[in-house]
Amino acid sequence: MGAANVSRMIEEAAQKIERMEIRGAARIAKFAAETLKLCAENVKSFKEIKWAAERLLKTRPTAVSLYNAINFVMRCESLRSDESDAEKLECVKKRADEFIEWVDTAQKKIGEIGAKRIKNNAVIMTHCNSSAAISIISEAFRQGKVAAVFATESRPRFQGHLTAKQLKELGIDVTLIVDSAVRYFIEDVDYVIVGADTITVNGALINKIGTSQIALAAKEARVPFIVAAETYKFSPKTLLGELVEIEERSGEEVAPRELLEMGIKVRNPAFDATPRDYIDLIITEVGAIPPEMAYLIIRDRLGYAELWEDEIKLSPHHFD
Ligand code: RI2
Repeated sequence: MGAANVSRMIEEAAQKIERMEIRGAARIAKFAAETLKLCAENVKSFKEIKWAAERLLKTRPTAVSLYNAINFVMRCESLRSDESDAEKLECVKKRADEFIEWVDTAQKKIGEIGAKRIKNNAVIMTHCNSSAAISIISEAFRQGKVAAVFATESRPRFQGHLTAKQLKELGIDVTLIVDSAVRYFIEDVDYVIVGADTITVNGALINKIGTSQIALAAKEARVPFIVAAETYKFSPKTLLGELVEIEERSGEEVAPRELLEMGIKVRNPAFDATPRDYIDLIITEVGAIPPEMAYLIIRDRLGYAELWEDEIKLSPHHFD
């Protein structure tokens, strides 16, 4: 691949994430690692990988999985600054493979751990389209424990349709509901299981818009609210004091042109924050933990305590 083709490939990859052709916190992270690997296979200078990392980081701001994937893959340079470009590129390829392996194995483990928490004949509600949440539901179903699932449609992008299809294809009894029907059905539900885009150092969950309303309804009805999250969804940036940026998408996603042309304002945040008090359990690949343990996951799994300086060097501010 020539230099022009590499830069076109990176730009196309970035736009796929921006247009949400590639979406879901885990898939975005894996795709970024795959893109950096492909880039490393086709360039001679490490500078070009940095450019690719910068571009990918700018695509979607909320899911920290993207940031963690890029930091994980790019950490080679800061560890050994005396390395040659060829050595660094080799390291990028190796670390990209390691990250991809992390993604692939974590979801299976989350399914195994999470399914143990599900009792027989369970009715589960889920929101949006989370591969980690579906891993738990499908494993619990495989073990004969799932009676039915309510899937919210998840406006404005209707990712709930994907969830409903995926569950139906597995043979699960699935009912699609509008987002505003959550409280109407919550009394019929034994567990809410959702995914995560980011988990902050204080245990709050950032996930698809509407998640926090479901958590409120679940708390009121005393329905356990379970989060499925790989450890790369925990945010080291929040340990450094940063707030999570909530992506706000175009009004065209939610309102017809006629209303927009009348000058009606539209707000379209893609995510919201659920405080830790509403979360019963977070199922990670290293165990089922209370949200209060988020700090330990960041410190022990993401290794940022030891790599503090490298983390700062490789932060998005450095790229800017
Ligand atoms: P997995 C999605 O975001 C949803 O908010 C979902 O809950 C979360 O990512 C996690 O998905 P979007 O990319 O990583 O659809 O569990 O905006 O697949």
